[in-house]
Amino acid sequence: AEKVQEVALHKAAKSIDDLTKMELFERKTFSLKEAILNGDNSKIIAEYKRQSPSKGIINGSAKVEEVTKAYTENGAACLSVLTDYPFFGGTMEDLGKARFNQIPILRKDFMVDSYQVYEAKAIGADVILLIAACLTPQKVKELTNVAHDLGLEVLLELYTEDELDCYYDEVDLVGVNNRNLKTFEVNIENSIRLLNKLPKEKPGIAESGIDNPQVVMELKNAGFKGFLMGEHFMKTNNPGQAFVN
Ligand code: IGP
Repeated sequence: AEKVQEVALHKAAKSIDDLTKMELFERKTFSLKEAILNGDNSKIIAEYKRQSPSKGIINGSAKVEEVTKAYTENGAACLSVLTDYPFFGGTMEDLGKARFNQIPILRKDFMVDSYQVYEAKAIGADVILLIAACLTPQKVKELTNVAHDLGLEVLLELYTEDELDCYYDEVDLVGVNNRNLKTFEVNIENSIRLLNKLPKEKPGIAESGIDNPQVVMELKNAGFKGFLMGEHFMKTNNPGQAFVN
């Protein structure tokens, strides 16, 4: 049995070379930056998320194909699909199942190694998320450069002022998380303050805890160009429909 398991593991773990031979690897990617700056869309990055550490199960039944199709038809600028399993119950298959949509897809995961960037390309993503809280400035540069070599864009997520040393001018967009990852509290003022410390030209995305048009307006007036929303849609029976409401 041990031997069988060893073989199975070996089969699952592809080499970077194997990833580059996968069907989706050679493909023209969609640009999130373009969709946010010039696209005729809602400027909302709509997320497919089954569960989260702060809320537990959010939606245990909505299918990724149906939800992402409806998000797209209803004017999402981009799709965000969780591929982290331990905390969010997401899988790489989920992202693959969303790929038929002809808009950018963000791979939502904890990226720490360039292997995962190749993997993102191979499973159908257009954009990767780099979370400053998980990375050194050197890693941010390294992973951004790999992403760009592969034609992927980078959304760098910041939460605190300390993390500004992870800012790298080559990233395509900056996300500011409204949610404190330790206390799970949502604070819009914190996000606005941080956005003001970043270069004005860099498109800013407000992330998390957005649940009404008033908050979107407030963030937009403060200079945010895009809005990443998940739970507000996913907690309903029909997330794709919730998107238009
Ligand atoms: C979406 P919300 O509150 O609308 O579901 O938030 C998104 O911002 C959130 O899922 C998120 C996230 C992350 C998840 C932001 N940064 C990093 C995992 C990892």
